[in-house]
Amino acid sequence: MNMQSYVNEIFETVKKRNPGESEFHQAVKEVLDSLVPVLEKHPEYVTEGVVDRIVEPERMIMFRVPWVDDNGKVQVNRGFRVQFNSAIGPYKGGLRLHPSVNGSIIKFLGFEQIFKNSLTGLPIGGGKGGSDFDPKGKSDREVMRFCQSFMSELYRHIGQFTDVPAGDIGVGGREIGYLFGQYKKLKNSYDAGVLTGKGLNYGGSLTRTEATGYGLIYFVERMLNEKGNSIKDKTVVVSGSGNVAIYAIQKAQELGAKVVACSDSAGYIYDKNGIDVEIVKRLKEVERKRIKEYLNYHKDAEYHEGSTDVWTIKCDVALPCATQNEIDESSAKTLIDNGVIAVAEGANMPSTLEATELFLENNVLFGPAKAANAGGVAVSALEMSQNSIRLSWTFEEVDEKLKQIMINIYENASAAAKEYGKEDNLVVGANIAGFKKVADAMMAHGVI
Ligand code: NDP
Ligand code: 2IT
Repeated sequence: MNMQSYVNEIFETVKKRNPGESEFHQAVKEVLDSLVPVLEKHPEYVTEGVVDRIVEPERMIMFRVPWVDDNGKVQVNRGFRVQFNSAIGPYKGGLRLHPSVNGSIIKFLGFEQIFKNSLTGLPIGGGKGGSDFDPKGKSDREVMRFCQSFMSELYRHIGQFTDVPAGDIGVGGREIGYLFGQYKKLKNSYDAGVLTGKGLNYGGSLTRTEATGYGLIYFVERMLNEKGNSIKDKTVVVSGSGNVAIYAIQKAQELGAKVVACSDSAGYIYDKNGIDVEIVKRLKEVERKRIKEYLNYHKDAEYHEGSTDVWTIKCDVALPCATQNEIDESSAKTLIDNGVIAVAEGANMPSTLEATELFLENNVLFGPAKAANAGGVAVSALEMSQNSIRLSWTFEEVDEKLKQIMINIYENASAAAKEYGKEDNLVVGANIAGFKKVADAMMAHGVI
């Protein structure tokens, strides 16, 4: 059987079953194309329909989320949870609160989560959820009432051994607190391991807040080291200014890089003296303000409208840490023309398929999201471990485990790429390494 036509047929079925869901199609296409050489070597995956099964979620839940705003007006949002694959552990993945959230976005994120979680080496399946609720401009009370309503439905579908949500865009410590409070009340049970990203005083893990950003930089450093290079003294551009961006900036600076820019959805700041990350933290984590306000603290920094123009800044290392498809072909071309040597994805699917192809063709070191941003979910799994043993590890212990996990992910993705004749192509390597573990577990479980 020709395996390329076999995966093409599966892709056609995915498109037919999920019409118009372009983000989901994009994520599936990338993985399917990577799997061709694996299927050639392992026809048993074809016989057992592993790929046909892996592209179909085990379960997808969609629900009404009604809540009352501060003016007494009834608001209705739509909630989602996709429980994509539980072959190697309970479904695990974040919750995203953003007006753009729809079935396609939740499915693409849940699908990628299967392979990312597998790459961490920890026993977690793939899931994702969220809502089209927009937290911007909402009061704490409104966010609380929304979270309570959201959990009033979600609670019956999750559990520490079933499905363990966490944060993503628009969901941080505040939201996890409200969600956990409501879960605990409804279940009358203190199941700390049902959510991760919890506060440190009620079962959270040290280093979880920093994990995705720090992990991204550990991955970049390992990728550069392979070529006898390092992030020290490199000029770095980061997009976004949320959880992932902030701790990527902090760790990159700690390792001696010069980070000159970051952004939000409205525009970007350029600070030739290096981004003052404490100001970004204050603006974003405490005051919930726009990145433009950075100029109030650093008069000689520049602000430019238009978030994706951040990629016009000349840099050695580019770290997209905001959202999907934020680097298109034209931005990729600009980065390449400006001499970028490494791109690593802190966000999920920030590069379009065409942009990714351009980076690979031009020998830019490319760390795909499933590998490069897996540090967040890895430390989430370590939070679950600590909840199970009812002990807390120190910051240094968790950070050391995180570092080792990121190095292992690099080694495994790199080895898989080499084994299948695609040396240095970490996109293919991460997809294959992530897939094989899940596929073998699915084989062991029978057709289910
Ligand atoms: P946050 O909500 O903390 O921050 C998101 C940042 O991205 C903000 O600066 C936001 O700007 C910007 N952004 C969001 N949506 C858009 C958009 N449509 N266009 C332009 N900019 C946008 O989220 P995180 O930092 O947690 O998440 C960032 C990315 O990292 C996401 O892709 C997420 O899936 C991924 N990720 C997160 C992990 C985690 O542990 N949190 C783990 C692994 C990946 P604004 O404030 O203006 O909206
Ligand atoms: O995309 C991701 O990996 C996350 N948002 C983190 C998921 C988690 O369960 O910690």
